[in-house]
Amino acid sequence: FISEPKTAAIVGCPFSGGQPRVGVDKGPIHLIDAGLVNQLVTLGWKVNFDGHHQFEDIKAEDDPPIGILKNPRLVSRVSESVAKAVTGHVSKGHLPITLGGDHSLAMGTISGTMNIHPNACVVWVDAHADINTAESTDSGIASIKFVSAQCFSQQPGCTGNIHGMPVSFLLGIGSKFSEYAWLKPLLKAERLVYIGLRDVDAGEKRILRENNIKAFSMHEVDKYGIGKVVEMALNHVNPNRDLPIHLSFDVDALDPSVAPSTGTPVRGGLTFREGHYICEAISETGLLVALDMMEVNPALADDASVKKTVAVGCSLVRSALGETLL
Ligand code: 6HN
Ligand code: MN
Ligand code: MN
Ligand code: MN
Repeated sequence: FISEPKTAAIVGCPFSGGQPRVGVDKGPIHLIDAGLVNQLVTLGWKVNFDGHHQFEDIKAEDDPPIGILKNPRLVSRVSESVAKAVTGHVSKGHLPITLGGDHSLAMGTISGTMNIHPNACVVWVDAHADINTAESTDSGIASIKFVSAQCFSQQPGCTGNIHGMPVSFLLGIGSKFSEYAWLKPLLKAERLVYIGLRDVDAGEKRILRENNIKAFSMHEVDKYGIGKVVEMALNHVNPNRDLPIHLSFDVDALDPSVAPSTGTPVRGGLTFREGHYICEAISETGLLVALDMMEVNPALADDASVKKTVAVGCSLVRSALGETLL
């Protein structure tokens, strides 16, 4: 699906409107400053990067919540413009690498991929399922005391932060909002698989069950090992290994000891090698058509932690683009 000479297009997205913590908008700047472009050139890619994606700004006072959704218009318009950029790159046979920024951007990136490859499958690597709806959000808050006994996150239940919701928008489940009319439900539940989950809200667990969505949590990673998990995940979404793959990687899938600088860290995550193995195995399929590297927040934690998180973000991208150990 990628034309020769193989070309990557970096879509740097300094955007934080899908969540409340400042700093995640600086993620792409740090990843680029760490030398990502040259690292990919060294791997044999032609790399297009002509500055970070520019967004229109919508002032907070012009963007009051809609129901529980926070910054709903801003998130919608930014994702829509990212979708256009990604569609443009994919249509030329280039591999878009979207650097977040928060994970609400995946509404844009995955729509952008699926506009060109409607049969693409999505591998979503994350501590979280990011599949809340306006409804599950309410139930999450109503059952906060019940949930908090099992939930490791600082904020049990969904919060209306849209980075916890992009997957439900892509699937077309939950209430519809006219502000998101551009977002067509192109993704089918059977073309989606998760790896790394360990902080899934009660309402999200119900959505995963009701829609028969395949998910490999950290429990399955422990039980089967990462090699088997990736094989089973691909067997589910891509049984004949002939469909394009969109890999959406939230850096918080990694254990906080490996990737500390992120907004919603959850203990018990993927090791450094498990994270890289996923990227290497997907690269080996030759089917990768789009990649997201999300939720690097250089404003969180000390300098050494920031360096470590940015470095691991770059090395995951390199692995997904074909860097091998030998
Ligand atoms: N992420 N489930 C929580 C929520 O607010 O809905 C956390 C979401 C985290 C989102 O890490 O991309
Ligand atoms: Mn996450
Ligand atoms: Mn949670
Ligand atoms: Mn996420």
